[in-house]
Amino acid sequence: MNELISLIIPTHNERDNITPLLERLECALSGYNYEAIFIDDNSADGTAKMIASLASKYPVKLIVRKDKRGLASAVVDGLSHISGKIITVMDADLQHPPEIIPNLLKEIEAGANTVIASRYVKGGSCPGWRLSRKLNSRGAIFLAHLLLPATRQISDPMSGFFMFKKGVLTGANLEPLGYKILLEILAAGNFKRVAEVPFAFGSRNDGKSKLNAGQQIAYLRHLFNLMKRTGELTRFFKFALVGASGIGVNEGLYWLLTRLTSLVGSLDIWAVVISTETSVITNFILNNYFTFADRSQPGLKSFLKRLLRFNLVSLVGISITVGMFYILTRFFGVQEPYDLLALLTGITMAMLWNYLANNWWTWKP
Ligand SMILES: Nc1nc2c(ncn2[C@@H]2O[C@H](COP(=O)(O)OP(=O)(O)O)[C@@H](O)[C@H]2O)c(=O)[nH]1
Ligand SMILES: [Mg+2]
Repeated sequence: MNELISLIIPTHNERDNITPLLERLECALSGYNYEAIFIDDNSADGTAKMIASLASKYPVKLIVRKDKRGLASAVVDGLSHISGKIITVMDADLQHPPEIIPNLLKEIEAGANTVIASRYVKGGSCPGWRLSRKLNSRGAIFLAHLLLPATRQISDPMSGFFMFKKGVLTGANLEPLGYKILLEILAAGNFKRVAEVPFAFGSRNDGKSKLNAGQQIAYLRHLFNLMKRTGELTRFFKFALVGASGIGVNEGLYWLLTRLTSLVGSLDIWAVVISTETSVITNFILNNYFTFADRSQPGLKSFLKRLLRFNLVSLVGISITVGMFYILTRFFGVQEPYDLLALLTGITMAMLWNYLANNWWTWKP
């Protein structure tokens, strides 16, 4: 392949990593046509000077930003300096081994338009990570899968090492928030086929990681922002609206059955059962054709399968409401008039459960 490959490499205080990085790139990409675009956020350790001094030896472009604006924004800025149609984003600290770039390219040649170097597909790893860092990373990925279902098929949507074709960003409005630029590209870009290639996340020999607690809060804000922009937040409100309509159906039918017919008589518990199940069914139909219309599947079989799943999820939801009410009133001594609040707590938790479980399972993307 002789397409130009544009590497975007953000740097902040990575002076001693630059020479080995460029040497390894040169070796790994011999026979390929590439440019290494460094976006340096005014490093104090002379990173930019080091890069500039190597520009006669390697195909290097250097952009220095005087005001540090963060990792994601460095990548977005880098995009306006590329000359190639194949873009690779990677770290400068050698934790992303340049030697696997040809493997990423193979996937592009095979038809993928986004390829992720992944720590979490078979063959990938994070050697030397403490349990807390592993849990942290897995937790962040789980949240992304849960709240942004479009990322569910991807085992490592947080990787900072990935390749994509320029077309993926056509029309995409990237907001350079936080640290996780891949997540942004996956949510806003128009990728069609994503491939993942395993790699072992290297250990850092020089310099320090810039990942801190502030970044983790920023990550949650970024997720929320992406939920807004991808319509997942609207989906949540639609689900809540349907839930509210279900309360109307439930109460209304109960009223009709107990007041206007002689069918149930004193067996009002049956009126509750019938009206509750009816509201579960109307909720299901509304969610199927409104909240989750974009995930519709034709055929009676899938309709019934989803209806069954929705019923099971609702059953657990009811148990959560009752269980929470029981715990708060019996074990924590919550009394009138706060029993109403105890009930509301249960309802809110059940509603969150219902939303997440149905989004994850019943209307699996
Ligand atoms: N331009 C720029 N680069 C950054 C910034 N923060 C981190 N980097 C670079 O982004 C890459 C990944 O950062 P690192 O701190 O190693 O993150 P970690 O691997 O997740 O611990 C490295 O090449 C850093 O030099 C920043 O604010 N601006
Ligand atoms: Mg690093």
